[in-house]
Amino acid sequence: MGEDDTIAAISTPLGEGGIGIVRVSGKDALQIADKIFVGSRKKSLEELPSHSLNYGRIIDPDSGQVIDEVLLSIMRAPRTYTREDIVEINCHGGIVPTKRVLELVLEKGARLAEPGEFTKRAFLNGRIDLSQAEAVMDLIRAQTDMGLAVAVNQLEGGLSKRVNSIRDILLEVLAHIEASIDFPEEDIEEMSIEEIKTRIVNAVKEIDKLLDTANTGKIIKEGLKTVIIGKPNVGKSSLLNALLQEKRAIVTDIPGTTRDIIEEVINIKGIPLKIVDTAGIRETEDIVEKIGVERSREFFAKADLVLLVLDAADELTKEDIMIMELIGEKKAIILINKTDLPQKLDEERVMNMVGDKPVLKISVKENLGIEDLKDTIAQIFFKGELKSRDNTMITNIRHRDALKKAKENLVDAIKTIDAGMPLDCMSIDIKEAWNRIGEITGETVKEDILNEIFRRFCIGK
Ligand SMILES: Nc1nc2c(ncn2[C@@H]2O[C@H](COP(=O)(O)OP(=O)(O)OP(=O)(O)O)[C@@H](O)[C@H]2O)c(=O)[nH]1
Ligand SMILES: [Mg+2]
Repeated sequence: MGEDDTIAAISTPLGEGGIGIVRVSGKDALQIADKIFVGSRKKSLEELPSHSLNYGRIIDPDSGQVIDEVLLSIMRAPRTYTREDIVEINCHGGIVPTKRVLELVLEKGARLAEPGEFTKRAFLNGRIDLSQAEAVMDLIRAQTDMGLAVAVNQLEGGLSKRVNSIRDILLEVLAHIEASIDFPEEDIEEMSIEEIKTRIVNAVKEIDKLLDTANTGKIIKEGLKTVIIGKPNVGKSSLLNALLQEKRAIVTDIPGTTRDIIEEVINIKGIPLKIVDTAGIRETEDIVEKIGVERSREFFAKADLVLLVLDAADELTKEDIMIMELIGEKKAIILINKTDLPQKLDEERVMNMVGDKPVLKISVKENLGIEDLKDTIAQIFFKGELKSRDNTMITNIRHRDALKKAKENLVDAIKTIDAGMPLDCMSIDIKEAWNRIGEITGETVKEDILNEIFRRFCIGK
């Protein structure tokens, strides 16, 4: 895998900032840095202590040109992010100085790191397992405090622990089965078939507990796709602005104001909402508006949650009815807006049409009912489960699929037991489940999957 070479990358975002960091990892890190760093103490880097921060300059040894004034940290293996020698050069933040320093480092023998390669090395060198490595990226991309808490838990091994305990159950069962097959004449402490079954059933229960968190986990990580929909002029854009607390979308009293999709992320009670304001749905001959209406329908189709806005000061129109019928089984909250105005809307009829979906009366103008709306969103999605202090959640489709497949194997094994078949018939299934679960922590994962995972990381991480 070429883990022998020394890699380097700019680890801070490209642009102007207080500092920009060039990170170098590998056995030649210090030697390479030594060629371009001139410290105030006249020592070579090799002589400086580990985990020290050193002031000096980066100088191009060929031209003698001073590139930047820097702080350089030395971290010797194994107590480092990658478990290799690491040098981090803190430059003055800016595109040119950091790039020049990186170029010099590459010139002097390092190779440009691939995305996620530092973290990949941390995994390959055994400092963290694969689920922890994946958590690093989740942590960086967390959109809410809750997303952060779940990622930190996973980084600290919360998920690994649960997964490993399931694997331990299976391993013990396997050991007994194999021993009794290989050495039937020896007196191996018997595990009765009932005992074996109980253990497998327990493993399935543990898997189910984890799988139960997958929906919530996905929302926490990816955000809840929410669409604001309704006929023109009911106050959709006003609602978006109220939730964002800024004048993001144009609001006018002309129906058909919003023509393009406006997408924003808002944090509502810890839930990241990927919220979309759409063009009001109606029959129209205007080409631009027509495209807008088409796009509204597309976003509607993909949404996890629909906020349907009605106008309290208007009679129900055929557009309103058509949109209400569109909702069908989707999760939706019906918002009767403009309740500050005299009511013309037939509320009873709305209630009858939408069945058990929540109906809230709001006035965006008077800022009434917005808090209720937030509470309702939180209730619909989390039904209190987020109040639990256990932050171990399945936020990753790869993990979810591995658990599902493992469960199928175990269910097959239980069937085999129930059918009274010999022990060795089910050891294949149990072994397979054990392997599947091992994919989560990377014990049994294939190299192409590894590459696929780390390819999604940012450069320099
Ligand atoms: N009285 C009153 N007026 C409101 C309220 N909410 C929005 N409006 C007004 O209704 C008009 C339309 O608001 P928008 O937010 O642009 O409506 P929209 O649904 O986005 O309209 P389109 O983009 O055309 O589909 C504006 O004049 C708003 O000021 C409310 O709660 N009460
Ligand atoms: Mg609008």
